[in-house]
Amino acid sequence: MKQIKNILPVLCFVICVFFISGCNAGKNSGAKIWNVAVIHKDTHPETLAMVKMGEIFAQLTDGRYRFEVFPNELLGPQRETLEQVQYGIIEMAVIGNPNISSFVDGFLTFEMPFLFNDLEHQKKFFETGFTAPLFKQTEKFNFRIITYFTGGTRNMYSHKPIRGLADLKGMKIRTAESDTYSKMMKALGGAATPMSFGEVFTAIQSKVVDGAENNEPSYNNSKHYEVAPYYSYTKHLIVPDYLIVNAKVYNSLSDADKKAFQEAAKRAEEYERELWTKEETKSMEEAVKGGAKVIKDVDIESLRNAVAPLHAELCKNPYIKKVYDAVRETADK
Ligand code: GTR
Repeated sequence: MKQIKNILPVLCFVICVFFISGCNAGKNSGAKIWNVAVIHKDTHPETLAMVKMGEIFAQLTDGRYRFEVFPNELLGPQRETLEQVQYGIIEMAVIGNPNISSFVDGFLTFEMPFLFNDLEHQKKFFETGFTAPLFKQTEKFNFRIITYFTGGTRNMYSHKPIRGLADLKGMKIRTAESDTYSKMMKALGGAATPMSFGEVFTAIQSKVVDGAENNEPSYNNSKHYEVAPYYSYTKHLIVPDYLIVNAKVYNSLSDADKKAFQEAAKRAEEYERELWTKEETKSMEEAVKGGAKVIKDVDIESLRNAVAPLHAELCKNPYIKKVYDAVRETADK
């Protein structure tokens, strides 16, 4: 059994390499191909932004580079694609904050519930450039963060409405794999069941969990409304995703190509944000057609008060506190 466990990662690696080279076969017109993993479907703003970035980067480098974007968890869950980037099996991936915060503490700040007031606040904060030295800290782990993508506002969903703290009592809610989320769910009177995104539908269906929490596009695209029809606007988390690239691959670019790459990333970031709001609305309309019921009268204050001690606890770490203060300074008073 132990032996099988040991060869599994190697097997996954070999399958990935065959899969990627198979997909790229015959398409190479002399351009260097950079493979990009995105867990979302092909019409999701993050996937579209990466396709767009590929086009811009190709244009700016006279076609010397081409992106091959793999959506739908085709290359595996985020944690695995992050490892693939670290080992240089693929060049890039879009990765959620919880997978990054396990490397660098400062990122834990972004997992605090009710940290950002809204998406505008999130944008304003990232525009300050405060995160540049924070992003730099991942390079020693062989990957570089190029930019952030908004991951929208996350809300809870279940087989019953969640209108306030009392409704969460004893509920098992799937979260992404993060210690902070486990503490958050505990403070809210429930319990977090961490697992990867692709496992959520079956976990709700088989009643391993009572529900989950995510933004509207993820709720709709994964058809979670079929098994958890009450989508309650708890607005508890606004957490970024990041575009990461293998550090060696990035450093191998000439200065001019690095500039082109950064320019393409900047435009992709803006494009993703531009698509986001429309996608939120469209996703909820589709989910409602599929049977979702939207709950808007949520006592958000009861949730905010319950998790307040978590801010204080995390801020005992001076670096987290520094990031926290910088975020709060950019909030509209
Ligand atoms: C998505 C987000 C991912 C990941 C996922 C999840 O909305 O874009 O980065 O966090 O949710 O819940 O696992």
